[in-house]
Amino acid sequence: MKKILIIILFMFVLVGCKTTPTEPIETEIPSVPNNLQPLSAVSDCDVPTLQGGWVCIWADEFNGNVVDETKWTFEVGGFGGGNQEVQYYSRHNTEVVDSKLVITALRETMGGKQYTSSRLNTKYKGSFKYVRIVVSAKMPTGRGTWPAIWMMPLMNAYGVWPRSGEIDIMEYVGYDKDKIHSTIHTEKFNHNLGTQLGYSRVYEGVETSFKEYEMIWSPGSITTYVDGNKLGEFAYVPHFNQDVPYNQVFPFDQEFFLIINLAIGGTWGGAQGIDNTIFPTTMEVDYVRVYKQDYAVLDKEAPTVPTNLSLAQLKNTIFWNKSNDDYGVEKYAVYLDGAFHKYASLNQITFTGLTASQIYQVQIQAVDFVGRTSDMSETMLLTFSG
Ligand SMILES: [Ca+2]
Ligand SMILES: [Ca+2]
Repeated sequence: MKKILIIILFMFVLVGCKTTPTEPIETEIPSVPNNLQPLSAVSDCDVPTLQGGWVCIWADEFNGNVVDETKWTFEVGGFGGGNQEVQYYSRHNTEVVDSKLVITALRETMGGKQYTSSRLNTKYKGSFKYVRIVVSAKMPTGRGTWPAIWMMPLMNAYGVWPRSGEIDIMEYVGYDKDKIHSTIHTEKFNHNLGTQLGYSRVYEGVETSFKEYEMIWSPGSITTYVDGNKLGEFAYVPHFNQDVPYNQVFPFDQEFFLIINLAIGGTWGGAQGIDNTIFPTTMEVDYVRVYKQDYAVLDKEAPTVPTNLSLAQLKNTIFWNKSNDDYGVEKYAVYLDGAFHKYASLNQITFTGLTASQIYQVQIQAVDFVGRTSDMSETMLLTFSG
């Protein structure tokens, strides 16, 4: 490959010598459509890149003496987290010590609650989409604790919980020692219906050693890991969810922010009571690093054409086989009668507001993260039912 490049360059130089300066040769094709620029890592991330072209875009190594409130907001109060948790969340339960965020749950009375702890989030300070997040943490000890590293949507694009989704990268309940849980909640799959999608596995020593809790999130896919071992894998498959629009199954095409908290008691953490001898108990976080793939540098190929356009059970809805791409399809452009209609984040679309009984010619085109597009799909005829 290099040899060919050198030969081409050499030929270009020769040709260039023969050309007069007033006739420049227009041969340059932009290598990256839309002139997407390479990413630069933030300066305060101790591991600025990961193998595979991941660049650190947000991080907290907890190197100062206090919580960096340009990155984190304390959620203060005794609201119970929507799970009848029994702690009062306060600032004084969190400190930064030895390059770690330390949340200490205490047995003390505050705001009508018998326990105090902390919950911090990055809302409006760090919100992310299609990223890889790596958090090194050590779990607290004891029956009644319920720490979590999780994400909620910045904007409720599809409505209030659970419609706009929740991503629990990791949760831990102290009475079930060493078992780490990874769960997503959506309109169709949530714990109110008992249909949440989750994975659990035992990892020895989560209370005594730091482990990396990690998530890789791409369109239609969320995978979680503990110390590099896969824990949870959530993927959108339209064929199995023909009865609902994709946002009821996989609303994860919007910005989400991070939450780190140590709850006490509650519907899950307190399911076997609270052992009052465990306090104080601490959750420690060594670092939080957020990476994005550097598509401008990595991506070289256009996606493959979407195939197998099919009618779904849901009215006015079609789905198709995912396109392949060297670094991922960001979205699909949907065309009606040859004109651009709208984008779909995943490989399904529900049409609304068209003319009843009219027949439309539908075509789909895949678009990758730098804007390269596939060929147009075959045409499918859709009769819109009003
Ligand atoms: Ca640290
Ligand atoms: Ca590509």
